[in-house]
Order: sequence, then structure tokens, then C-alpha cells
Amino acid sequence: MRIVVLTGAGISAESGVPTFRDAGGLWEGHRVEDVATPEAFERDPDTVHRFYDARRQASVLAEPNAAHGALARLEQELGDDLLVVTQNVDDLHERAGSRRVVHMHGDLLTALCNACGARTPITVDLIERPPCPECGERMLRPDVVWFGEMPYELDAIDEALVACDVFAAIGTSGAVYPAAGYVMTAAAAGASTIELNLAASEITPLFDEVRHGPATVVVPAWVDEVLAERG
Ligand code: BJW
Repeated sequence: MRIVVLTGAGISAESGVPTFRDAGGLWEGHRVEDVATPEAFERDPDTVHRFYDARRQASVLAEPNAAHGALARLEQELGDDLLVVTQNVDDLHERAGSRRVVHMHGDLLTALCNACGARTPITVDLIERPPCPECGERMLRPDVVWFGEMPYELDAIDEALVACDVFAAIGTSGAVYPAAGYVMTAAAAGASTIELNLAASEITPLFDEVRHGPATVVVPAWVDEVLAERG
């Protein structure tokens, strides 16, 4: 059984990482257009650097929760038949033990060089303007995907979606494309689809099955069922 799991900010919420669009979410204090577009970065790089430097520092202190752990357990059983596609830029899936993880919206822990395109680990806050380890230019930006930019690894994701038997979306509002369209891609290719979310999302009606509840409760229960069905 091949499974693709799409995760969003909701899976990390109970690890203390704020979501984007919920009350108290990340963008309540920041206008999205101030921080999540390349134009905003060009206009005011200091604000954007401060925002991502702070999120990086907070994410390092966060711990994976039971939902991340359950997906790592699923990978132990399914191996290459499970792919986790995350929109999250934290590394909580990896720290829980998942290895087959695609970060389609980038990674808080790496920088992208605007001069040479290298993606390198961040060792110093980017507000300090460290040089690129590859080319020496001081033109590093957060290695995240902003509105209007192309998400990472789209071909590999599409390949997995059209080949999967089950597609699960966990803790994502369905407000951002192309991720919000993945349920349709998987369903059109014959997969069964399930949404696991605290509340209804913008795309809830598109799923075959929906389970509402906190990720730390509904995800481990779903993983247990999948593994029991598999025998
Ligand atoms: C819990 C929980 C708990 C809470 N347990 N659940 C018109 C139509 C269609 C598309 C477009 C359009 N106009 C423009 C576009 C394209 C645009 C887009 O989608 N815009 C929308 C505004 C419509 N998309 C893009 O520009 C993308 N690129 C692109 O399209 O390239 C061209 C292309 C062409 C052809 C094919 C493919 C591509 C790029 C999008 C980049 C998004 N970037 C961000 C920022 C990343 C860096 C950062 O982290 O700062 O990604 S935006 C932000 O939203 C972030 C997230 O990954 C993403 C999704 O958010 P997510 O994860 O869903 O979080 P929330 O907060 O929205 O929801 C949390 C959910 O959790 C809720 O549902 C809660 O209920 C739930 N929850 N607690 C379980 N305990």
C-alpha cells in the first residue's frame, strides 16, 4: 500500500509552533505581504530576516509530538511506500525519525544564496548578513518558498501522488496551492483520501473521509488503523 501524507502547520501546532491562519497564528502579528513574498524581501530585508531568524530559534527549541512520531512509525513499517510531503519549514518530522520527507516550501535551517543559488546550512542569523559559504557574497535569503515562487520537488511529488493508494492531508487549511490541489490529483488517479484536521478546512468536501481532532490524537489512531489493516 503506497501512501502520501501531506502535512501543514497544524501538525506542529501542539509542539508549540504557531500556525499561519488560526487565531494567534504567525501572520496575526505580521501582514502576509510584509513577509511572504520576494518583493517584500527586496523592500525590507531586515524585517523578513528578523521574522525568520526568530522562527528558526523557536523551532530549534520545539520538540516533535505524537503525530510526528506516528508518521515516523508508519515509515518504519512501510519504508519507501510512504512519502511525507510537508509544507512546514521546521525539521520536526526528521527529528521524530522520518527520513522520506519532502519540504516543498523550503527549510528554516538552510539559506539560499541570491548570487549563486547554493543552499547551505545556516550557522549565523541572516540579519547579520553572513557570506555565502560557496561564493562569498553576502546575499543569503531564507530558503523558503514565498508566494509567486515555485515550490520544491514538484515532479517527485506529482509522481508519488499519481502512484499512491492513500492520500492523507494533516493539519493544513487548503488555502495555498499547489498543495491544496493534491487531494484532487490523488483522487483522480484512484487513491482514497482522508483529511485529519482540528476543524474543517477550505477543501474538506473533496475528501472521501474526514476526521476532526488534534493531530496528536487523530494521527496516531489513524496510523494504528492503517497498520492493523495491513496485518
Ligand atoms: C490543526 C491543529 C492541531 C491547527 N491538529 N490540525 C489563485 C488560485 C490558485 C492558486 C493561486 C491563486 N492565486 C495565486 C496562486 C498561487 C499561490 C497561492 O496558493 N495563493 C493563495 C493565496 C490562493 N501559490 C503560490 O504562489 C505557490 N507557488 C506557485 O503556485 O508556483 C507556481 C506553480 C505553477 C504551477 C504548478 C505549481 C506551482 C507558492 C506558495 C508558497 C507558500 N508559502 C508559505 C510560506 C512559506 C515560508 C514560511 O513558512 O514562512 O507556506 S505561505 C504559508 O501557507 C506557508 C504554509 O506552508 C502554507 C500553508 O499553510 P498551512 O500549513 O495550511 O497552515 P494554516 O495556518 O493555513 O492552517 C493550519 C491548519 O491546521 C488549519 O486547518 C487548522 O485547523 C489546523 N490545525 N491546530 C490538527 N492541533
